[in-house]
Amino acid sequence: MSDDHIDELIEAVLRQLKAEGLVASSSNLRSQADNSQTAGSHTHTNISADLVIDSDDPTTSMQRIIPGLENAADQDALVMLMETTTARIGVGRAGYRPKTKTLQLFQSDFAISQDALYREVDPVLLQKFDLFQVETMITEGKEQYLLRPDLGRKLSSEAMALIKSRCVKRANIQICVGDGLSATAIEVNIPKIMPVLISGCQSVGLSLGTPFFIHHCRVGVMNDIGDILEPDVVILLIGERPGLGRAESMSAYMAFQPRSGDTDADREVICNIFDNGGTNPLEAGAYAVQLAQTMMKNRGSGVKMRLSKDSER
Ligand code: B12
Repeated sequence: MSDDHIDELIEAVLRQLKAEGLVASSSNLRSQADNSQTAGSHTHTNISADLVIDSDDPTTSMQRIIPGLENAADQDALVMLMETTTARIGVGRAGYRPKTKTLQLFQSDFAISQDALYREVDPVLLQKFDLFQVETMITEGKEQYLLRPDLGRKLSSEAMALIKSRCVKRANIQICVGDGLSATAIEVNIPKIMPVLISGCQSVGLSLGTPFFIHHCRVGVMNDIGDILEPDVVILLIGERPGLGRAESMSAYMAFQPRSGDTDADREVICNIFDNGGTNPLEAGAYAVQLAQTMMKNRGSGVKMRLSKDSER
């Protein structure tokens, strides 16, 4: 159907609605918007000369805590509860259905998650932390990355050669950064966690390998890194699968002397690393150094470390 045809249909429906008094005229809508008590920006979309659709941006922090529930027993308490969680509580409903605002917020948050997944990590950040980039066996972009996790767990042959030529071997700690499922998570957390990890390792006398960035990265790639560089511990900082509207969560997956064939049972994860509500990246960095020391002491990670009698965790 052509755009002109769609516009004609919209005009016809609007004429009918107006004739039946079901839509306010544009001037009424404008004054409603101007008088609105709610915070947040207003979007005015001109569909036709005399109709304005006015809708608040549902993603602002103020909009998120406006209850959709009418007649709550304690409205103030409900607002406070909504402030404490990203869970969609107090949203109310329209008959059996979600309210328009709930649906709009859902769609906007979904877009935030998709952006985090499909965007690339800012190269300026990689430069800032001296992270050279290598590729996994993904050659056809994000779609292939999503469909073929197995290829994201293997380094390309060029990557292996580059890592061999540029990195220090057999360090105590090898830090790697991978985009994983959220570029946002890497951009937000790397500037905070990297300095803590580096200074933390130095302060307890652990030697550091040459850090690098793995594009289209999955957790299992740690095995290839272990095979090539043979460090005691690999720390892989990787973007987690984004939640709805929550894209900044990063994990530190760690393993003692990872090798081909190792599984998640041989690994540890410090998850949900982000400010304001998650594991604070500064604390996560300090904890990762401590965990690396425990792994080295027990000469194992994951289930092996837990089974070890000396385990301090
Ligand atoms: C997706 C997911 C899974 C999927 C992984 C499948 C896949 N191919 O993606 C499934 C459903 C299999 C799974 C299983 C488990 N998971 Co899980 N999982 C997640 C989730 C939602 C996202 C992980 C992610 O984004 N990874 C990053 C991407 C890029 O990695 P990937 O290479 O694509 O996928 C690997 C990792 O996801 C890894 N993985 C997933 N879960 C876990 C848990 C542990 C302990 C380890 C070492 C690795 C690991 O397995 C994948 C294959 O290697 C997180 C939530 C979060 N906030 O991180 C929980 C999370 C990581 N999982 C968790 C747990 C506890 C488990 C289980 C132990 C649950 C159980 N009791 O069986 C199992 C064991 C995992 C294993 N592989 O052996 C916890 C870890 C808590 C902790 N700090 O120890 C988390 C944080 C959820 C939570 N809040 O409780 N998980």
